Amino acid sequence: MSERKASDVFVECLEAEGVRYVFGIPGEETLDLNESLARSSIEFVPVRHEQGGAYMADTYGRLTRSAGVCLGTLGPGATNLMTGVADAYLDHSPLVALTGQGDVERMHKESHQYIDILSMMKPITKWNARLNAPGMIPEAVRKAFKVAQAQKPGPTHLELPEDVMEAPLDAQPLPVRAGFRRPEPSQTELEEAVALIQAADRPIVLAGNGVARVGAAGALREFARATGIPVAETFMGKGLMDYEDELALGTVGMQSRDYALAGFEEADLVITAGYDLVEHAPVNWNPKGDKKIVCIDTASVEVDEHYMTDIDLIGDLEVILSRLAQSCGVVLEAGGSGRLNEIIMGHFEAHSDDDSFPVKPPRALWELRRALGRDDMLISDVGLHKLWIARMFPAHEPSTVLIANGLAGMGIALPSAIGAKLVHPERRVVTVNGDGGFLMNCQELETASRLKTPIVNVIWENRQFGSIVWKQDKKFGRHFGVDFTNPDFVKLAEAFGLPAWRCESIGDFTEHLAKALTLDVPSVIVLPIDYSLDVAISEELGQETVAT
Ligand SMILES: Cc1ncc(C[n+]2csc(CCOP(=O)(O)OP(=O)(O)O)c2C)c(N)n1
Repeated sequence: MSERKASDVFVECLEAEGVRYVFGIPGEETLDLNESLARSSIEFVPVRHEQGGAYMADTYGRLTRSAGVCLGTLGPGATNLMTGVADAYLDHSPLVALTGQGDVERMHKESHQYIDILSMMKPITKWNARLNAPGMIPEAVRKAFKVAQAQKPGPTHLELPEDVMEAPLDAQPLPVRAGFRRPEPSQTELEEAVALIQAADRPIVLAGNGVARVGAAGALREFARATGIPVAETFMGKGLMDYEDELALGTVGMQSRDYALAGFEEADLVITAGYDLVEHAPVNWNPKGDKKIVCIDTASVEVDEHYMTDIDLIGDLEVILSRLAQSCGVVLEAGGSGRLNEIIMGHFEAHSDDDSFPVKPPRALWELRRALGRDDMLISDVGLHKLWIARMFPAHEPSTVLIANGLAGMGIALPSAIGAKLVHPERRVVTVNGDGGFLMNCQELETASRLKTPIVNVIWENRQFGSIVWKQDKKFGRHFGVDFTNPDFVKLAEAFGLPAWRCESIGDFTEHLAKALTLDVPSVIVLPIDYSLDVAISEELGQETVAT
């Protein structure tokens, strides 16, 4: 029998964890690992920048709830991975990052491409370690996946020295126990929460990404229906309630008037479900710190003077929401206001026949909503377009509108869409990008083309960093350092061998979008956009007080 080496065992451990893809770029220090991967059931997906690989793994993990895996070599490969790893950290996606490293015996001195990646990854991971000896591989891999996938999920990192990975090793993967514990709060805690909810005058729910993360939207809807308490969603919670549900208050998280118009001002009790503070600080919806708060989450550690919870129900969200639905019964005085929805949906519909060109964001979103089915996916990049999508694009189902709202890094949409399409090949996937962000990771068009992931990439072109223009104009009455020129995006896409169109009217957009959605190759649509309509829609929403 031929001798097995550490990298073989390492890859067997990945297989035992159910890994299907490793996204990344190999290096001279990952030779053995890549050779072992080549002989395994795992598909190594070469990407064109490690950041793209990390974002693919990030979204793959977010949607499958099993850690996505990305790989970079030592030094520059590892530093390139970091933005995507940091995104998984703040957005709570399970991810395992692998980086190569030189031999253990050269790490104490100045040596080629060696930097202390272990220290650099530490603050953006839940746990990380160097494989100092081959024998620790089964434990280290099991731990990396277990920690990444535990609530709240996030990234872990393993550093793989070259000499360790090529050493002989005869070991087996540790068993991966199927099924998760479903911890519940105590009966007393549940009863206290029920009493608080029943005693409230105007209770309201704020639901966040945590509910989507564990697939508990059904239980949230059941809770809302059973109690009659309406639900507002964060950006990352979009679609937890079907926007057509009468108990859906809309998406909040852009400015404090959002919350006021959804009924938070009058609410005496806020039930937070899977709410991550990273999305929008509690000061926006609890400025006086006087609301009672019932926190329903999988873990609760954060302290904020505007988020002093009265009771924490920690455990399995589905179980907790179902128990509360059964125990609370219909609440006599539910809070919430439909005003936010009325204003936002009013604008959305009012622009449905706005043929002006360049196109206004509501009309562009109208056409996208019409073209996409309930379960198709819209993936936003980061910029002013994200704020429009978050606030106005109507979602039917959770995880159908993906928004990065923790780290919020430009350039996430295209690689993220590749990850999403690998998880949901049957769904149509569209990205919306600013012309700033699209160029940050456009090299992944080649990856998408090679993988045959037919993503439709819409670029809202205005030749400016739109959201910074908006903020500068508001603060200084002028903008600066935000204008640029663009390449011809159609020719750029064509250079990748992909179809692309520039729209000269809204009719063009409708036509090209419909066509692009039928193709089996990725495509690009350039849509000149007119951002003169203020995303804050200030007149109706009242004077903007906080805009982050
Ligand atoms: C990687 C990264 N760099 C900078 C920022 C800060 N930032 C947020 S939005 C934005 C402008 C986005 O411009 P564009 O992609 O053209 O989209 P638009 O706002 O015009 O829709 C910038 C610079 C960021 N979020 N991420």
